[in-house]
Amino acid sequence: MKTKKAKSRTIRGAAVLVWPVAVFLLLGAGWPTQAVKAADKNTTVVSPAAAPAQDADGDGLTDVEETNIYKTDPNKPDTDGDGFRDGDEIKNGFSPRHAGQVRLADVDSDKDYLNDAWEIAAGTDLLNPDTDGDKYLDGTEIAAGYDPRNPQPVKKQKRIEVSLAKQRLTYYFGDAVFGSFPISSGVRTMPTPKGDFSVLAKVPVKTYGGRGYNFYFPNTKWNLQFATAKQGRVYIHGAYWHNKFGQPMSHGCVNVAYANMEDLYWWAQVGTPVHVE
Ligand SMILES: [Ca+2]
Ligand SMILES: [Ca+2]
Ligand SMILES: [Ca+2]
Ligand SMILES: [Ca+2]
Repeated sequence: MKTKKAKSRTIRGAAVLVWPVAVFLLLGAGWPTQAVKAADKNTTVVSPAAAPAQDADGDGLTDVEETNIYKTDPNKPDTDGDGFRDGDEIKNGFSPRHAGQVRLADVDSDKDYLNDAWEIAAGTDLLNPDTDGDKYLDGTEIAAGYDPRNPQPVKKQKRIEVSLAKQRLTYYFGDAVFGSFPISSGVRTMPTPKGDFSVLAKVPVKTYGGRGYNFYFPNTKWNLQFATAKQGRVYIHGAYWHNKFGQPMSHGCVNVAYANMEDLYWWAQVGTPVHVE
């Protein structure tokens, strides 16, 4: 009697053990199916292949772009409610997530030292300060020249290109354009040197001209020396004394509007290649 009771208890104990295992196995078998279903559902909603240009709210941005890139509401044409459609704000360089005329380049939504305009250009996550999860902030990685989308310490090339014919400067991080704007290079008698150079020095504030020159521009901000020519050191620098960007004006340097030069100055590193043609 005693033995039988003990035996039955053992069997019941086994059954108690077996049931959760069976349930676990049943559920376990169910999980992948559910996961696959969820993934399928997501794919249907966000895949560009499935819905190439679906723009539910008709604001000029596809649902995919709103969800994945701009972090705007795909069902609300004016996410920040400032009277301007999301698509128009993006087209004109304004943030669709901040009411008013707030430039993308002037906001850093996730506080990772990378502005929203550069996040979009670099393909990093606007709302995740560490896109690749390697413990380094997106902005810190780009400042040091590392790929913020690769957790391995892989560098991406920065480069500055100046077109004298177009009177334009464009700068890149890998293939991404981080800025492009009109400049003023040297006039015909004092041309900007052509060729392949690199940033030799970063000088925050500098005076141009003065004694012995017929011009004097003190306290000039944001100067990147990239060459040494007959007439002296040659810089890409801010210029506050004229607004004729797009035509040659300088004594050999590359003049840039203050509004454009500050970002370029802080982004550039000593050694960043400069190509002038
Ligand atoms: Ca839309
Ligand atoms: Ca808006
Ligand atoms: Ca940011
Ligand atoms: Ca990172």
